[in-house]
Amino acid sequence: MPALMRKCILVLFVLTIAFSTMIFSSSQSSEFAIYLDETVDFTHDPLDPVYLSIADGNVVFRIKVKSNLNLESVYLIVGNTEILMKPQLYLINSTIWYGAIHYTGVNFTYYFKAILRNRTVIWVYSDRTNKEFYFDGVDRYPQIYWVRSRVGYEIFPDRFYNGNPGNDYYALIYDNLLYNNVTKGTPILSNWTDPPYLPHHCCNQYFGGDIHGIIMKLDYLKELGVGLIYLTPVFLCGSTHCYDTYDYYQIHPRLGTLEDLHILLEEADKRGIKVIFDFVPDHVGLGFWAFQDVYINGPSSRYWHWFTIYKWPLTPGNASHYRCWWNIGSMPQLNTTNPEVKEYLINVVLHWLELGFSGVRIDTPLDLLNSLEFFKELREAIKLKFPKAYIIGEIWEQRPEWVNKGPFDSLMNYALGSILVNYVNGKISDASLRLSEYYANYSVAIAGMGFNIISSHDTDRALTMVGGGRLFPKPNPSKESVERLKLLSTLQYTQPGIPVVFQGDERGIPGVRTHPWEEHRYPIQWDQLNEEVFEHYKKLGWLKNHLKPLHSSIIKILNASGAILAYTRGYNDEVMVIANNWLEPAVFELPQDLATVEWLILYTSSGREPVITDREVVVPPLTAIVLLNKEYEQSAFTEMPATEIPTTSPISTPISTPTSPTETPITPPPTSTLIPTTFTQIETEVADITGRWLLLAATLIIVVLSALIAFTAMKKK
Ligand SMILES: [Ca+2]
Repeated sequence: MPALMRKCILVLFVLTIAFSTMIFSSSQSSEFAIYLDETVDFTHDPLDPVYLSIADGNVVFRIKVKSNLNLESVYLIVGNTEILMKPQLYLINSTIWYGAIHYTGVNFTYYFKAILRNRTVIWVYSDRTNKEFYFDGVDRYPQIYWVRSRVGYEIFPDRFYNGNPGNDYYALIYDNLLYNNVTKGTPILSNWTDPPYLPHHCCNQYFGGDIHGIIMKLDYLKELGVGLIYLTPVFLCGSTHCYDTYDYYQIHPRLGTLEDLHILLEEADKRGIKVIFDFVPDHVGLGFWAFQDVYINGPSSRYWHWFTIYKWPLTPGNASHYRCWWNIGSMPQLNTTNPEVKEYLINVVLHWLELGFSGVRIDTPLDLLNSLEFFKELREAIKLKFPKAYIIGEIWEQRPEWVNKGPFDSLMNYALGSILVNYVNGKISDASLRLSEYYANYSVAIAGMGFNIISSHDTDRALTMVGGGRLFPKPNPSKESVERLKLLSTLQYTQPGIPVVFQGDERGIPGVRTHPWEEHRYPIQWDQLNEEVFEHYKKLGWLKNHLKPLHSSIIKILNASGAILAYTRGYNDEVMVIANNWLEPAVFELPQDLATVEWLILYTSSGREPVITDREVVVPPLTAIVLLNKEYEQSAFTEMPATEIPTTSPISTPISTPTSPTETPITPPPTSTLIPTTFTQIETEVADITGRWLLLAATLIIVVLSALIAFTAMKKK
């Protein structure tokens, strides 16, 4: 062998050794940093409540990751602590992961570590300058804890219960038909069992229900587990629905007196029930004193600028003479850009909160002339004096910009309800995706305060939505529609937030909303009851009140499609809900981490038992099942029933004490979710070593090839 060649081989050998040493000494080969201002693969923003919010006394972090990255795990890193995050929501091209730590009010920095399936480690930082993300420790949009464990119930007083027939006749004295010079007619006072009279049934046929009637039914509501009454308007007005206020400071005498209201609030409080009132800031009724002043005095009225008057003298009821709500002449719109009007309305809300209401539902907020500005001011005024007051805006669509950073604590979540209804009716096969998209829009804190209403005085009744038919001439809901109602309500009661039931839905009453028939508003006939439906709602009420994971703000949607909708509740997946909307059994394959769990059956909406193995759950037709991880058997309930864990009938035994939902934050995630650093270090090393062996092999191949080339060249020489 020539000397030159020997030298060449020696050099190559030395180079190989040096390079291999370099590879093995390098710690950067399968790890790299990524900065969120330079990538679209990861999304996180400490200032956006969708990604960081304080819920249940925890700081809840979320990070959105593109699915094509093929992640194996994500860790949130705060100081020396690594917290394993969980996939919460599966979107079309990305997954949202969440992790939580106990909220202490202290500021800190943090970053993320993502591990890909090919073992690459990505350190996820804010930007190159600051590297770590910063949380200043301030809870800007505090969650109202009392909301989360309750069941809500909407009461439309005229049609609920007549506790005092002596005040019925006041309805006729104030009715708007008497003030309206365009729409003529005479209001009607009916007996409770009279049929609807057209066209007055909607708005001018009175049945005499009142506040005293609600007081008499408080124990009934308690039996249902109700902890919040949403009371539609009770102030002086000109219709059965009362969304045409005459006097914001006076209780309508047909509904009772101020004293009655005091008693209602006191008696409700004794039973652990809170009450919120309905507030209509956009428009008033024709009998509103300021509008009457303008009608009489014209431009010289001191209230002229409280309205937008197009023509004077004006004709009450003529929508072309003044600005109205949706061009309806009986509802003159207030000029809420006038500071005097604004101040007046804000004081109205403060007045009633002062009196003992726990919150306010706001009618048609989007219709106000200066909507966002008005409600920001209203929120500030409310929260300054009543930080725990619950503010709900009547917005039907998904409009996260109205809640994540205020001004409302919740919308009326019909948008969530319609996903559930469509799923239950089998109209969609991607309910998991739609629910994921829904929850991805809202901060975890807002989800936990959700006012989750499906049916109301403005919609068909819940039973009718799922095929239960009409109330008149005779209700005859099919067995299948009842099963679907039970499936629907089980899903409604197991979402984060507060399920809100429209009066009578718990009794299995159908009713279509068709104007002016409006049979869904027909008075509750208390001698008629679907016991199966009623017992079901009572059980759901018990579970919602007592099962702590249902009080958390966390829902984790599981990957499923077709007949199955499945999710877990609680920071440790303590509760799992699986639903099947088919008419035959359907199989849900359990995700790996949930397959090893021993599940207790807490409730099945149809009464048909599922079959659970360590791999899958066979869900009976038209059924939602509520399961509890056995590990939490003792700790998951606020109060144990006197018998065993309620596998069959959670409320078969009387509950001794009233449900007083806790005001204190629920338990933060236990330390078991904190992953020891050594574990992840080992994982990283394994990843690194595998990568380096591959590199070494590649190097050796290059060396051998180089040697062959050199040898051939020498030979030619
Ligand atoms: Ca009455």
